[in-house]
Amino acid sequence: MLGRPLVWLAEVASTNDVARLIAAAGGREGAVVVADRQTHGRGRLGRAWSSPFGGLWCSVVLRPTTAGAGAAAGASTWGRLSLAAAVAVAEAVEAETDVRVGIRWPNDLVVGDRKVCGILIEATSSGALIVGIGLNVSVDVERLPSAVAARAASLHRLTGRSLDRRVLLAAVLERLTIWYARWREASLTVLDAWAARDVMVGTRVSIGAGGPAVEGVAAGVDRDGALLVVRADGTVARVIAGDPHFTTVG
Ligand code: BT5
Repeated sequence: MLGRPLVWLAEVASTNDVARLIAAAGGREGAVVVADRQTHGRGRLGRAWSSPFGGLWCSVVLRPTTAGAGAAAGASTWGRLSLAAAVAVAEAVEAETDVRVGIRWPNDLVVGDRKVCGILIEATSSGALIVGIGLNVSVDVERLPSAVAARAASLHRLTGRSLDRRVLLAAVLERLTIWYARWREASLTVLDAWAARDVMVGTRVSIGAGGPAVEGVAAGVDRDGALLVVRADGTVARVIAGDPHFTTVG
């Protein structure tokens, strides 16, 4: 079971940074860092993650070793881990609340078009993976930067209930333990569970991460967790999570 040892801190720059240091020092798989606040919470591609008091800001150290985890298949297979992590957190939220959670590729948890959770997975030079999870539990969304506030949600706002971050953390770790194991077995149930929550499929998308945007209609993900986009000319682009590059498959 992931979640030991667990360190809960008042304030850090980023829990992913502390988890990286723990991993570099030889910390074991399942180690978790939680903080009440982050001063430099980060998202993908250098984006900032607002992390005031009231959120569940946590990072889990993983040390995948099996071939099923994708060591032979290349970096894009890590994409499937990000899908598994999103499914895990979505199930945890649903276990503790009556909120129904969708997933926006690759791993944003959304209610309608508002983001309630973001996940950042980073690899370390020692071969560990850090799974950073940011869940707006009782964050005061109105006080987030205005561009963020308009597209964010908190569980408190959605449920009208006060939720205990420790209870949510326990649920997240329980579901992450299960989905991490499935991912290590290269189980395709990860893709099925993700697809069942996919809020993008069939909608028009424009995805650009520094390079030219890929535009078209989202058509789910492939076995590596890459997003498939059908362009107007009928060709299909394959967009890899967190990667500004994409390949055309036909
Ligand atoms: C993510 O990036 O969604 C990954 C966020 C991961 C945060 C966790 S918290 C614990 C761990 N430690 C860290 O330093 N990070 C991880 P991305 O898909 O790039 O989305 C970033 C975008 O989400 C920003 O550009 C904003 O538009 C939006 N955003 C920022 N803060 C938000 C918040 N609290 N709630 C909802 N949306 C937010």
